[in-house]
Amino acid sequence: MFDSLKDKLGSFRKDVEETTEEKAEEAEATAEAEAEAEAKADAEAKADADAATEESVDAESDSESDESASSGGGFAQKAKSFAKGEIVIEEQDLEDPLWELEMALLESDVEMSVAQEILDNIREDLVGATRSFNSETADVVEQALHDSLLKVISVGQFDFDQRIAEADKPVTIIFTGVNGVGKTTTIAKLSKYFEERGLSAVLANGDTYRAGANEQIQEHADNLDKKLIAHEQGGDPAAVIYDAVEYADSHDIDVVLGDTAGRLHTDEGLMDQLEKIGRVVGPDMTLFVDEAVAGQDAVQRAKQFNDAAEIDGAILTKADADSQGGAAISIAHVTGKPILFLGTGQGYDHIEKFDPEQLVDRLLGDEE
Ligand SMILES: Nc1nc2c(ncn2[C@@H]2O[C@H](COP(=O)(O)OP(=O)(O)O)[C@@H](O)[C@H]2O)c(=O)[nH]1
Ligand SMILES: [Mg+2]
Repeated sequence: MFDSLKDKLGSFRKDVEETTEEKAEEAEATAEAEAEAEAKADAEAKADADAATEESVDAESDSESDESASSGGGFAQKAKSFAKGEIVIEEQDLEDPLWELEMALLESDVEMSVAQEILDNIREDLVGATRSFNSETADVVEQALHDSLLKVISVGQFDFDQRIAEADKPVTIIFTGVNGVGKTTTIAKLSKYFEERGLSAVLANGDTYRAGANEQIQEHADNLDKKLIAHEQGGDPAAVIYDAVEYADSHDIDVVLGDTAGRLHTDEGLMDQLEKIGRVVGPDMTLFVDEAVAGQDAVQRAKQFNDAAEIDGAILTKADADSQGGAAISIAHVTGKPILFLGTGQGYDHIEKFDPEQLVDRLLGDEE
């Protein structure tokens, strides 16, 4: 998952490390050269003084003055301050590595404004940061990268489990998104997720548009031993979900998972449908589903869906097949709504609660 992005972030750290390493070496060389020059100056001054005071100088006093110069205070003093010394990371040190990082983020399908924000955060953290000669630059850079990624990724995060636990039952969740991204599969996975947390769920097939939709979701319901509420193809999705809420009410079911047809966000009919579901059912949550592999497209769709019918959060499927990670990094910052789950495969257990800290650790290689 996100392997290519992970590699690229690794190169950035190496770039900055190398740049500051070079700078440290230069500073070291300068310090040494200065110390030497000073020692030499001391020696010469001493030799001059010796020569001045002892007019009748012999070979012995010459060698004496050499000795006193090499062990002299000037050099020792410099060496000491150098050992305690620090170098400061300046904006120009970061210019090349940051440019490379920007390219890497854009190549990984991170949205432009999000990439900018990440760079700004890193610049703010690193410019002026001091690094002692002896410490690892890697720690400073890693921290800056960690913090800047976490900041954009964790926008809007809330505790999903807690919100569901505290909500009046039944809780109704509607899933939106374009066709084929994994809405129906995600609903099936979540019904199992809830069961494992002691919550019962009923499925509602609001996708009355697509032929075969009922059969597909019925198969999941059968596999997972869940009740499905469905109407005939062409029926009113709001009516299906309404029936499911009624069913949940009378059967003491905790969660209603409402599927919808995956038509385009630009489709007025779809937006009318969502608006009607909102009016008739008043869902507790609307979750936008898209596939991580769609990258920037997923980010743009999330934004457009959210603008058209406000979402509470997003679910990114097919993260198992995504090496770029751009959508995972960008969606929350662009929409202001958090990613709540990652789909990580076709099996019912292939769903992970989205954890920004864990994603950052993953990207920075602290975890596989
Ligand atoms: N690899 C992978 N495939 C997934 C994931 N989620 C869904 N799929 C597959 O994506 C395809 C479309 O899923 P479906 O739920 O029918 O999408 P929908 O049209 O949005 O309802 C199916 O073949 C799913 O098995 C996932 O997290 N990883
Ligand atoms: Mg579907």
